[in-house]
Amino acid sequence: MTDTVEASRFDSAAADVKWQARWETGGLFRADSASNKPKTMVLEMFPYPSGRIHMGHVRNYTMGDVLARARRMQGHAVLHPMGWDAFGMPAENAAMERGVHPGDWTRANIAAMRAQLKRLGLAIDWSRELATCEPDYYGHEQALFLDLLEGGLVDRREAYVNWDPVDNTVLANEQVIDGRGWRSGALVERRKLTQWFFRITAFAEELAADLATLDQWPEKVRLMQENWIGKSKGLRFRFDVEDPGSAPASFEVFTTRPDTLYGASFAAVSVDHPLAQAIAAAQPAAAAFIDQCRTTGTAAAELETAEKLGFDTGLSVVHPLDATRRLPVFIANFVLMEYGTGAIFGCPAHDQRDLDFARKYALPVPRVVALPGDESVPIADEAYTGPGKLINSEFLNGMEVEAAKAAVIARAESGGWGEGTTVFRLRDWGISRQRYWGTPIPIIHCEDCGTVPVPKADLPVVLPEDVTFDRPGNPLDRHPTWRNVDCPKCGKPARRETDTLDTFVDSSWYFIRFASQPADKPFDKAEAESWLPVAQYIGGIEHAILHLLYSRFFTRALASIGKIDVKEPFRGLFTQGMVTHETYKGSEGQWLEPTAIEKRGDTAIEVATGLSVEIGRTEKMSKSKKNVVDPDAILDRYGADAVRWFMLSDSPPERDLAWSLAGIEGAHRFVNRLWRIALLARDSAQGADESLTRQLHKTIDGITQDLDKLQFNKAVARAYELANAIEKAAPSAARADAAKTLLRLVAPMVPHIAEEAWALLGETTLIADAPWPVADPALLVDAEVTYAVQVNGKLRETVLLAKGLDRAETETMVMALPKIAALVDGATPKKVIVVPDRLVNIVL
Ligand code: ANZ
Ligand code: ZN
Repeated sequence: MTDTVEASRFDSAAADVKWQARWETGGLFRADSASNKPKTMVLEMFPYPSGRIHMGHVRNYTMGDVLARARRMQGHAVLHPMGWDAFGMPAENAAMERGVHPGDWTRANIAAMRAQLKRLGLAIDWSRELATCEPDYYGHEQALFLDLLEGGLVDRREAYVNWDPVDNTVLANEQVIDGRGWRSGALVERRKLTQWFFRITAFAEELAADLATLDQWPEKVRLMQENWIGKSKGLRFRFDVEDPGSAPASFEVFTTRPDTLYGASFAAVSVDHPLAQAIAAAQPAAAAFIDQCRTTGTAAAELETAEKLGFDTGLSVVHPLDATRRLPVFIANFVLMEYGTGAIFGCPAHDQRDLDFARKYALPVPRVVALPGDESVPIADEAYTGPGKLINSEFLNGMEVEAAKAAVIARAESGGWGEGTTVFRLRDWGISRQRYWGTPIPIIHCEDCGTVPVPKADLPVVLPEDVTFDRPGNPLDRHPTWRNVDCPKCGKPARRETDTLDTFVDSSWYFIRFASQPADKPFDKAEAESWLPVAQYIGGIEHAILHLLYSRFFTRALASIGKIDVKEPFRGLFTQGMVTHETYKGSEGQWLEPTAIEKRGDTAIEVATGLSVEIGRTEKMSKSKKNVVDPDAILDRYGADAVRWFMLSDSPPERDLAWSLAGIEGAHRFVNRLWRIALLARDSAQGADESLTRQLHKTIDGITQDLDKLQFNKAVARAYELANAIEKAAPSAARADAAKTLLRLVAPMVPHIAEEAWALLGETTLIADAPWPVADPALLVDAEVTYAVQVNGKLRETVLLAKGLDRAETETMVMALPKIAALVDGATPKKVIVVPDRLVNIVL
């Protein structure tokens, strides 16, 4: 027996190719929409076709794959698809830099990355593969745009936008990070443009409230979304302007702190506010101030930290609670036109921005909220935003903050100068992009008819292929013919919309198209509903706000117009950690690739020069730091199973995983060890091994639960333990069974070796089709339990006894214990209390 075992080795290169072909020809992973098994859709965020697969992808797709394969074995019909988020700027940049057409660049990248992914042996239904840059995808997106337009969920209006001067396009608020474009990193400017919008704000309330139903989402993602939507309650009220002249006679402000109204020391409006415009028309200094503000960043986050600047308009407003008081009116750079009413009252004592502003312009800082004892403590550099009682506030004095808020709102409502309201931070989603490589917005502009939807029969509106990238700007604008089209309504010459859709629209419904992809419409309602919501969605935390919020909105918007009966698209969400690697610096401070160095214990040298290398921090793999490990090279060397196993084994999946040579080699060794263990299943020895059988069933139970919770590293640890036990056990039928069952348990994680060994053991069907092992509950409970033995209520001894003994047996065993026998000393106990499986108390 042993000679065969030692002689055969697992050849991963051959096995990977062989089994991948077998799964494909068998159509194993085709998702059957007609199946009446329970349906499970497992989805990983689809990749952008940048050119190469990186280790982050490998980790992400391996996790989803394990779940998809396990669910299949557990008797589910599984949909595990793959596609390409294929529109976007990098393709246009490649076109500008290298003269290659965005379509050619993208499709070549897709081909390369598909081949790389296939090497991992993923259980994917490739028949449903889609790329968002193809008309058979984006044409359906255009149809959905028209549906939403008809449903009143699309608007076209002039708006201030975030303009990225490098990418030459508009960005949504979500795409501006610390005042810079999320992709280009350029400082964003403000511009006023006519734009298309999705009315995401119509769902603000629901999108916030239903976060509570997403109990299989990470808490932190729900919190990020909640903050982004930013629901706040407050008071909207009117300020009357004294002697307004040509300026408006009144304006409204919004506050979340109506309680602090007696602490107001100024009012301020946004540079875009009508009052600011009126003042600017009369005062050149105001106009100059406004221009100056426009050239600095616009993003809220930036204004938060930027210096607070104001222009004193010379006007004043009447205090609504005290007609004898006046407040000066400023135009201020930190007041946003898009939030609330675009105007505020400033209460420097209790708001940091207002305090910074007040110090700069020497305005009073009256305190109106204090904790006991602090009433006369002046405000220094820090505004007080905590709880307390109202002071210096007339009828509010002595009230707590919340009570005072309610009292001011009531006073405003009864006086007719204001009312309590709710506002959201969330803005409508601007979806127009002045770019070529995106979904054309299916609209025609006619001089007579205005904006006319392209008739559905004329979809898709296909991007022209012959475009030039020699100049900045949108190539669709300068295309000689594409724009020219007859108006579908009146037949007169008209022009196509040349803006394309934000690529985040493409990723807002791809999961629906995966679930159902008829040729003649975006999806079939019943079929899509049979797979959705996605049971488990897996991807990076960087999409916590943008993509996930847009997808939630889009699904809900479709639901609201009766297209689909699903509101929340992702039932389970998992955000995986990054793959990291040590960084290396050569003698001249240049970054070195891992393959360029050789480690010697804790130090390292550069192979080419022999010079010593500085080992730097372990960081996310990135091209700029050269700490990247190429999946192809690793696959060549170790095979798919070793890579998959390593990706799952070293860290909890939500944490970062540090790539190391030792790690991948350890995984490789385990794969080979598994091969030898699997061969033990051919052992013909008879007999039982109760302890091994018990461990096997505990492992089945444990791994089943670990996979349910995506705790892959725990599943791996259990597999190791069982492998150890099998190797230690003597030959028996139980050992053979444990070895063979272990194969099924690890098959989702290391599918190639599992198939190879399964076949070698004489199985004629695929292990991928084998049923998932089921633990025998009787074998999960421990056979023995620990009893506490008391004499007169005092703990004297503990003892391990068989579970489920009857009272008499238990009593006999306990009385026979030497320590207890000595204490009882031949006396007849008054009473013996037995609590089965737990305790015996002997009363003397
Ligand atoms: C007076 C006040 C006193 C305020 C105080 C705060 C503290 P959140 O909670 O984020 O919704 N605000 C209102 N509209 C604004 C705008 N367009 N641009 C900039 N700031 C604006 O913030 C609401 C608070 O932000 C409002 O409450 C207002 O300042 C300011 F002790 O009003 B508060
Ligand atoms: Zn017309």
